[in-house]
Amino acid sequence: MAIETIAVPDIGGSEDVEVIEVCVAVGDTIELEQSLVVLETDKASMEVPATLAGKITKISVSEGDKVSEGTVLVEVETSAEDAPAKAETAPAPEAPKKQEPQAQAASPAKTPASAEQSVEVPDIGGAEDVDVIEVCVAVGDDVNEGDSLIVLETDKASMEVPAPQAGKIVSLSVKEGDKVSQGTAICVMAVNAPGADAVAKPEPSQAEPTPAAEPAAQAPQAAQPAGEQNLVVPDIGGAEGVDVIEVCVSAGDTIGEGDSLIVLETDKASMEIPSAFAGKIKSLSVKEGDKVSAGDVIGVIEAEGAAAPAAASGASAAPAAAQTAAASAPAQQSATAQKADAEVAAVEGFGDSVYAGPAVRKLARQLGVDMSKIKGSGPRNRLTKDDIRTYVKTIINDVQTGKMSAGSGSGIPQVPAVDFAKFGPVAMVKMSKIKKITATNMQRSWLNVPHVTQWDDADITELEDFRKSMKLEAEKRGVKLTPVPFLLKAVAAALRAEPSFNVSMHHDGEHIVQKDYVHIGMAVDTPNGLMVPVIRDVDKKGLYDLAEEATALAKKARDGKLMPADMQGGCFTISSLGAMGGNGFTPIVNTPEVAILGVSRAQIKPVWNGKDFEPRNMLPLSLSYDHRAINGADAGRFFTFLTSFIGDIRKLLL
Ligand code: CAO
Repeated sequence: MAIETIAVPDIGGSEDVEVIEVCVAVGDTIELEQSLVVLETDKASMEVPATLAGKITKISVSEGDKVSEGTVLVEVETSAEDAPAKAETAPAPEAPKKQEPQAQAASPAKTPASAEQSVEVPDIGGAEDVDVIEVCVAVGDDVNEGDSLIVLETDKASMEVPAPQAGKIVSLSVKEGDKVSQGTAICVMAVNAPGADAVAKPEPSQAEPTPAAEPAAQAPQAAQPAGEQNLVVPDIGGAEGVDVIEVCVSAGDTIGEGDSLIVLETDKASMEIPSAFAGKIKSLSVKEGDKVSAGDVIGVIEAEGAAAPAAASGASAAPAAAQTAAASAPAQQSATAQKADAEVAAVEGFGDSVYAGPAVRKLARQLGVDMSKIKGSGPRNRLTKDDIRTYVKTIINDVQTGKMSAGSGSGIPQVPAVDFAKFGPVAMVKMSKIKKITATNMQRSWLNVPHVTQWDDADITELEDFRKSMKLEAEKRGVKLTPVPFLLKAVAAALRAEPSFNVSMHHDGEHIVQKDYVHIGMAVDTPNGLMVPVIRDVDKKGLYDLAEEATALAKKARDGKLMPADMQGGCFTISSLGAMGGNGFTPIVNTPEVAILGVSRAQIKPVWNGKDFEPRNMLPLSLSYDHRAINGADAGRFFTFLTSFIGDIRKLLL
């Protein structure tokens, strides 16, 4: 038994690399090469494997910590058999090594002291008009060799252009948002090193950065003739018999240079193999589940024209990264660096919770997506870019259709699905379109609006006496005089008296829209579901007109003949369940209106008149309102006005 530590191995000189995942816990028994932590630089992610087996007794880092080579990660209690394994195995992760100076710098022999050197965009694999998404330096900055000058981004990848040597930035020729191609001037640097031509372009194989993520695009400059070309597995870091976990193209597909052909996966990482040619896939020689090694033919493409013969060229199986590395020293380190730096469209999979690679993680980060919420559709539930896009599209769609509120309501746990048939006979009844819309609207209102509901009874003794006395006359006019037209009139008067109820919240969150019209919606129960036609200018109409219009609109609603315009523009809604019964309910505000009146069944109640209890016809009312727009005091005033208005037939008739 011994306690040993495992530290961060050589990670190519990278410093302060972020720990994005701790894959083990204290007490875990780990095996050799088991992943301990995942580190992520801005260029790549890497797992740090265990260099010895045993039981974790202490974890010295947490997610978010920054580590460098030598930082102790864990303490492990090893058994006698485990201990010797350490020295022999110690597998180093394929870390994103910083490029060795020799791999990037212009030859020092050619640069005179304090000379000015113009730095241009190097070969970026033929890509034109590539977006500058970041300028990492400013005039006057001292930069070291290899420091990033600018970051370029295509739709496939982003790549940093590093300084070919140390010096001071004298002037900058690009800014964020510019589009650049090979040869575009980036800046002028005053370089310190003795040696070479003052304005010499970096030597392609030495000084040029090897822009990440488009390995195929970094091929030698010799143009490739159009015609049939073999698509070949490039150098994949010496790995042999690597699983093909996804074939991204089919015979007959027309693809662009750099499009992914297949995805390979080892137990540590997966990588996309991009095409070095644009053209039409003639045939494919691999399928999911096959095992491939460098040099294996993936398929044949009818190439469109000149293209960089990197990954896909039979004559040049190694990706440009490897080629560039081969041209520089030390070759092995550079190859590793290129591989990681290039993101080689790497799709590393790690951790149990989220299985996705850097490209997918980057997309998720850009879109602010929490990947743990998505189920991957790739092999072994690997998250793909499409999964991220589908997830985002679904959310946008839900927000746009009102199923989910953009500002609130998201994150509410779903009601779990239940198989009701387990408990007894059931039938599936399709919801009508109106029912579905109502459900969405109700949920939207319920989730968005802080509701307050107040109750009161209006004394309608006189109103009912009057209404009954007018019933015959109304019928002669072909009108049914129910309590609803009286309520419409009373609410219209209350909206005029208390304009704070005749508003809507403006969507900018900064304003309230005050309305100078009084259109009132009336909830109608129809066979298809609840509909709310709107009666316009209620404050300007008489009782008979309102009764007539209410009856006509209710009929139109039940006949399914309402037009969208009939249901728009309401300031307030009345929902009357008086004919059905009940003595109170909490109506849901019909947004963007800010208040709704629920009407329940009137009944004779004993009311104290100061001397005696008197039988009065009392109408239970419930007023719900949006507390963002309406204060309780406003609501109190509105409600008092309304009930006294309803109770005073003279006012109603004026
Ligand atoms: N108390 C006692 N009786 C009432 C009453 C009340 N509050 N309201 C109506 N009545 C009586 C009417 O006077 C009528 O009786 P008479 O024929 O003897 O006069 C009877 O009930 C039937 O009225 P009605 O339903 O034909 O007409 P209405 O004007 O009361 O209502 C309408 C019209 C369209 C509002 C109603 O039919 C309706 O669809 N209500 C449903 C509203 C709804 O579903 N809201 C959703 C609630 S959840 O948010």
